[in-house]
Amino acid sequence: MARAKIALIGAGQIGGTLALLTGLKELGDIVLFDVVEGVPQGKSLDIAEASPVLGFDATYAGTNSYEAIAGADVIIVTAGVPRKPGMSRSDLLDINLKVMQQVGEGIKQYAPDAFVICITNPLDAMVWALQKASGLPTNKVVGMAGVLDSARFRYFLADEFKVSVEDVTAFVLGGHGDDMVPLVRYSGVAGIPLPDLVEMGWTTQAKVDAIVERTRKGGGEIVNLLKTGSAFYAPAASAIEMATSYLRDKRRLLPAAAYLSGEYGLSDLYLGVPVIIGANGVEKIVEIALDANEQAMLDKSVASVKELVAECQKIAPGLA
Ligand code: A3D
Repeated sequence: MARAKIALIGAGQIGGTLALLTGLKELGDIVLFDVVEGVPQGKSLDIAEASPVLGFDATYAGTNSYEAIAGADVIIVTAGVPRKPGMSRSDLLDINLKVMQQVGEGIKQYAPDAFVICITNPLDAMVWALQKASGLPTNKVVGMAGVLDSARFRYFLADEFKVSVEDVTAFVLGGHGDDMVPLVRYSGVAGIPLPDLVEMGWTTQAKVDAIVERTRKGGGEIVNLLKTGSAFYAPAASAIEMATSYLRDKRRLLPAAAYLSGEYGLSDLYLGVPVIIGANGVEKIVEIALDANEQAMLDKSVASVKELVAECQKIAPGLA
């Protein structure tokens, strides 16, 4: 059976890590695209040369031409710029919106049957713009943020409880930003919810609150440490988990930015919600019950996502 074809649009920090992980996990053959000449070609060759040592088979092609993504099964988009010091959120949106329009056109022309995972920030607005620009069905275009946000939450919890990260589950809802909604009631260790763990005396409410706050600001914590860019290992690993669920029809239930048409009382909006990802892309959006406090936090997060989408509609009215 032919190998799957994975196209990575953007060959920066996340794109390069995705290229390595895709090979290591033998998900398929890789096309690495970037507008900068030489970078996708150089990173592709470097990783291909590592494959005999690491022991995996995959072909790598670095390119500056959209033609090379033709027939891709999965496309992961990291093209654009990360936020730099002094850059406002709206400067970032302006630049990356134009990038999403170009990328969307390329996908529409050469790979309309692909499953597309967007990582470019501001995530919930960029995945919305990418779906509009590509014209792909909404179940085939998703945003990666929730897997990363919940991975951070899980890591911090595992560290607090001194248990394996494998035994910690955690859920995060809403937009990707400081007002995301880590769901304490739906998170825990080996099936024991966090509120019960507090009652059992394993931790305190204050510690759980601090972990929630650290999760919300997880992206900023890495930016402050790196100073020259944002997180890339964990974001890449998270997108690979989503791509694997699609390619292997695993039907993982993962938090992802998905297109809502009525779910959670919202429509024509991408928002982080629990979804099942299988061979047909987003196969189901799971609507979980929220208490009043969780709903209020979600409403706040929705308001910021709506503001960003409205800004996109103002700049590019053709997309709406
Ligand atoms: P970086 O290393 O700068 O890579 C971006 C790449 O995009 C560069 O190689 C650019 O040359 C390339 N590029 C720019 N314009 C275009 C274009 N028009 N077409 C194709 N390629 C282009 O950034 P990165 O890899 O660290 O981050 C990529 C994006 O992911 C940024 O927008 C980040 O803010 C975002 N990000 C999102 C998360 C989420 O959880 C959602 C986490 C971390 C980073």
